[in-house]
Amino acid sequence: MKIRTQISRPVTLSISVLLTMAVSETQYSDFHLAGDYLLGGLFSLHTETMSSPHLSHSAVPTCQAYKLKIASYSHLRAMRFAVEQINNSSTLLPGVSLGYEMVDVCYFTNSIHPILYFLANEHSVVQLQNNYTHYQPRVLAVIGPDSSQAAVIVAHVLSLFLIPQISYRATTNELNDRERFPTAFRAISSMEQQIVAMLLLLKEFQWNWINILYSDDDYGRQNLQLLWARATGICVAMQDAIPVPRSSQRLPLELQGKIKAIVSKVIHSTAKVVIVLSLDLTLPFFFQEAVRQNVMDLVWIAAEAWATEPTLYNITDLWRVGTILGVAAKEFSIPGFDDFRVSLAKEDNGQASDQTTCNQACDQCLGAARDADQTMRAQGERTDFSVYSSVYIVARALHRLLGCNTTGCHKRMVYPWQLVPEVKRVDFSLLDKRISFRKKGNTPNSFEIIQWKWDQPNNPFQKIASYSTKNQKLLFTTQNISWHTPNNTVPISVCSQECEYGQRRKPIRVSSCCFKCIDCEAGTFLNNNDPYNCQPCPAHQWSSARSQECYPRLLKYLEWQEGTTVVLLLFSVLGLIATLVISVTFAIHSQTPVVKSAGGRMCFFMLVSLIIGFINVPMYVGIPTEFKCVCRQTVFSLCFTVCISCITVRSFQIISIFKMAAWLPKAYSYWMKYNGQYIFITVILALKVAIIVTNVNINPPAPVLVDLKDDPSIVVLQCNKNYKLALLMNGSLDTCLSILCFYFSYMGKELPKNYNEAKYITLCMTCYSVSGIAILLVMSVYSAVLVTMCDAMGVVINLLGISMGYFGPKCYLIFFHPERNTAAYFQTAIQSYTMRQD
Ligand SMILES: *[C@@H]1O[C@H](CO)[C@@H](O)[C@H](O)[C@H]1NC(C)=O
Ligand SMILES: *[C@@H]1O[C@H](CO)[C@@H](O)[C@H](O)[C@H]1NC(C)=O
Ligand SMILES: *[C@@H]1O[C@H](CO)[C@@H](O)[C@H](O)[C@H]1NC(C)=O
Ligand SMILES: *[C@@H]1O[C@H](CO)[C@@H](O)[C@H](O)[C@H]1NC(C)=O
Ligand SMILES: *[C@@H]1O[C@H](CO)[C@@H](O)[C@H](O)[C@H]1NC(C)=O
Ligand SMILES: *[C@@H]1O[C@H](CO)[C@@H](O)[C@H](O)[C@H]1NC(C)=O
Ligand SMILES: CC(=O)N[C@H]1CO[C@H](CO)[C@@H](O)[C@@H]1O
Repeated sequence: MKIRTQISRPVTLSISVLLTMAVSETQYSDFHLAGDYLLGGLFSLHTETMSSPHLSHSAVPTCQAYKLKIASYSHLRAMRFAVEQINNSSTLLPGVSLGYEMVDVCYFTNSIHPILYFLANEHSVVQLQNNYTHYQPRVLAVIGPDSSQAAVIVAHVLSLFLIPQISYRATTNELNDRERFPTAFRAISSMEQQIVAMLLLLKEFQWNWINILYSDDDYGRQNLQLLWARATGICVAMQDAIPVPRSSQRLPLELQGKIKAIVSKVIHSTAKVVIVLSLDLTLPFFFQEAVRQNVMDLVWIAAEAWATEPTLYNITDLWRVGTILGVAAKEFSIPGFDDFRVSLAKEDNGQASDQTTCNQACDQCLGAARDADQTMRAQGERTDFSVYSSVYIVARALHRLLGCNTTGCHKRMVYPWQLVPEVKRVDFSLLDKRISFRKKGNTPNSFEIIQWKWDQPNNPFQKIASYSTKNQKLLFTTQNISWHTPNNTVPISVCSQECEYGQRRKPIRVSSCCFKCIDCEAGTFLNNNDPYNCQPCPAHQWSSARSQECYPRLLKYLEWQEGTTVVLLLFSVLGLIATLVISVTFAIHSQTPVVKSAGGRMCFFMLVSLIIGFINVPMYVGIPTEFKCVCRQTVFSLCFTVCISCITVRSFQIISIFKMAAWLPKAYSYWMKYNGQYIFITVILALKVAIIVTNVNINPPAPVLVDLKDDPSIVVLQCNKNYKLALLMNGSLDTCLSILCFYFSYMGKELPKNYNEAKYITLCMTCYSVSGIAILLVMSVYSAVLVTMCDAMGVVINLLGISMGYFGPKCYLIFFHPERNTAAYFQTAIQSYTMRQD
């Protein structure tokens, strides 16, 4: 048998929560106002970091013993002002009166009891039910509390009862969690926006090397995480937690030591900017210690939680710590509120409620507020506006829920959960400020950047920039920021100074902000996209050291208009003309003994190759092409070989006429019979052609760009990289022939004077060897245009040497001593020679 337990009716157990306190009747009704609909307000009129529970009895903390917080009294007054204004208004909720219950939560030491008070009905009873759909708590909505930590605690409870909660100062992102806190709203932008504003501030002044201090509690740790998640391009020099003391009055010895250590770390840090993510109550000890240890000339960036805290501003000599900037709630001016804040409350329907409750008392509040009136007026309304707008948000929601028109509303019983969708939907304008929760991020109050001013105690927190949550930008409203630095220059806080032009960064530590600057080497440049590496220049471009760009190299070759070229060409033209004249002369006098002794028909071989050689000289000038290169490497070499082989053969022949004919008559007749000289020349030429062809195949003559070692801005256009080798190969045969030629001419040095050519051939050979050695020397030292020039010069000198040295004297004889150009003269010379021999 099954037993079914069915709960058909709500379990109407009830417990009564007695929240009694021995509180004297409040003099003013700052805490209570009767009305058709009540709003709960949570403020921190008194502050203490932690409450000390009694172990013997449980009681609500007595907040009055704690330190007074004037700013929160101002917030409370703002709520009262808003409610009264709405009541006075005939349009928003006509015929409906709003009331309030406000409780001092004393920071977050007293968050639970006020909630129970709000949840209880008018008999101070919180009913235990399993369905709260028709449950009517004391308040319709709750405004506050101020700190993030308390707001989250309160949100946990209120969300269960679906009571709308509108926080005016809690910036924590936790409240954004719609699943956990479906009824939590916020009249101030989230911490994330605050962090973005801070980072924009850092970016604006190019501070990327910072210290972070955070309070050692949920607030500090959560916001530290947010900062880390967002911080790009920022490096942290030092990060430390400021301990949260148990009491705001006394600091235990061990915490004193910790705070001292943190302050000294800040002093010794190389970063000049300190971000302080902390609630205000944690900081007085810290800043007192900072002043005591003479911390100077830093930039402090305050989180909203302490950015406009007068208690901190009041710390003696705090101005010495440097410049304090802060992210604060945007300032609005609420007309009439300044007077209202310190005005004596009107006696309201029998003063306080009949319930004596927790912490609804503040004897000194009004007096203290009047003392600080001047400062509070100067500060303008920041968080006050958030409170003020929070009340209006609820009123607007109620306006819609009650279906109000200009004359009246459908006044009826309203449950808190009915208000939630209307709160979500609000969209109205208050003091020219659009207020709506619809668009994420477009929350009612945004931030601005303020600066603490020490020279104007009446206006201590001056706005320097406004922050737009919509496009996440800082808009500076003044360039008139007063820095602590001499000459009022913007303080610098970077790990490493920016590198100079053409220097790359070499990271020193893991962080991207610390680096050494190293010059880019020649031939490399610094690309803007990559500050860490120097890129090599593209081919045929160059750069000097420390450059950010490459330049095209200057192309060098032997140019037409250069002086040396002109001289060179002049000489080759003259040489050419001379050679032509010689050719003509020789042709005319071809039958004379001088021409015959010079080699006869062989002379024309030589002259033709000399002419070709001279014509080839311009090939060395101008931009080298493949054709020019081939010509340079082959033509002269071939011409020279022709000439030198002819001269060698001719020397040989003369010797053989005089000597071989006598000693080896048979060999001589063979030589004569088979035209030995032509065979010899042909063989030599064939050999030479073979060498040249091999050479061209091994070292293909093609224009190449050769870098200059000592001047990277120039690139030389040359024919052959391996020119030296080519030259040596080409010259080998010529060198052998020259030596042979020398030998023959010296063998014949005692021959008749008109056959003795030793000195002319010596001249030619000297030209040849000197120019060859000079070229090789120049090439081993330089590799510039000089090599081409030397090469061309060598060619011209060699051609001229043969042309003038060999043929010149013969022409001289032909023209000026025709008497020696006769067969008879030669005959006598030979005769006298043979006589001497005998
Ligand atoms: C509301 O009206 C009363 C009397 O009409 C006035 O004394 C009070 O200052 C008004 N309150 C606000 C906030 O305007
Ligand atoms: C709670 O009560 C409401 C109204 O009486 C009803 O609509 C809802 O279903 C109930 N919820 C539960 C879980 O019983
Ligand atoms: C600031 O300090 C002065 C003197 O030390 C004191 O009289 C005043 O009440 C302080 N103000 C605040 C807001 O703490
Ligand atoms: C305003 O509402 C009341 C009742 O709620 C109604 O009698 C009146 O006609 C409405 N006025 C207008 C202008 O709609
Ligand atoms: C700049 O600051 C100086 C001194 O604080 C003040 O006299 C001057 O009026 C300011 N100028 C502007 C444009 O705010
Ligand atoms: C401040 O400015 C003056 C004049 O422009 C200059 O001579 C002096 O060196 C500056 N001082 C510093 C610390 O920059
Ligand atoms: C304190 C206050 O101004 N209360 C007013 C609220 O609105 C109702 C009706 O509009 C008035 O009767 C109250 O005096």
